[in-house]
Amino acid sequence: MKIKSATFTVSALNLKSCPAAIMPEVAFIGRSNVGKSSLINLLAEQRNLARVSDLPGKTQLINFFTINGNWRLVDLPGYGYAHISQTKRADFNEAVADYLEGRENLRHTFVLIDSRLPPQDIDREFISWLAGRGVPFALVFTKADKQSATQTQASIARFQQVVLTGLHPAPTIFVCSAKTKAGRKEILACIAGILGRRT
Ligand SMILES: Nc1nc2c(ncn2[C@@H]2O[C@H](COP(=O)(O)OP(=O)(O)OP(=O)(O)O)[C@@H](O)[C@H]2O)c(=O)[nH]1
Ligand SMILES: [Mg+2]
Repeated sequence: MKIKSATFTVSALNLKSCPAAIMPEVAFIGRSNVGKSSLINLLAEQRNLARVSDLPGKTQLINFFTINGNWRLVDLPGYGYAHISQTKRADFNEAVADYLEGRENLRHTFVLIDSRLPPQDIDREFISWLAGRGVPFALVFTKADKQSATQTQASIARFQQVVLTGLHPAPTIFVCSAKTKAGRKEILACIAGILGRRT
């Protein structure tokens, strides 16, 4: 899919204040600092569309970016950041839960996982919560440039064993790097398929 335009639309504090559901949306979620905003910039081919930071917890609002005037990338606040208050539903932001459960035009969610880490409890809990609600999602293993391809594959294999066994259907898995641009084409092709657009 060609990205002809990518513009920031609005930030929302909660589901109620999200923009009118007039175009399909694809959302990005994962632990704080995993690389959600970086991946959005990579997909949009813009350096500073979504704000990237070394400090975890940078993205605290639901940020909407309109692509080609007819669909949206949605940057969700990260989970697992100690300064964000815990909710009863899980250790992640309530606005995120509302959005994922209640957004009628949400077509697909990409859950980002740091490819360098062993399976984290918070990722397991989040994925189990998501799967339990029937929200369609794929996994993206981020920061692949920081280690060898063999290490990344080993990390994915461990994640499949520990987190994904028993999940049906098994989610599609992508590997990406905001630095080398690996994974960009594959993720965009997946989005094109979901949106029913030409690649
Ligand atoms: N080397 C490398 N660094 C990355 C990659 N993706 C993100 N980073 C770095 O990781 C840090 C966090 O990236 P962000 O994109 O801000 O992460 P985020 O998930 O949006 O973080 P929050 O908004 O705080 O939840 C930044 O310093 C990025 O430059 C990658 O693929 N490779
Ligand atoms: Mg961010």
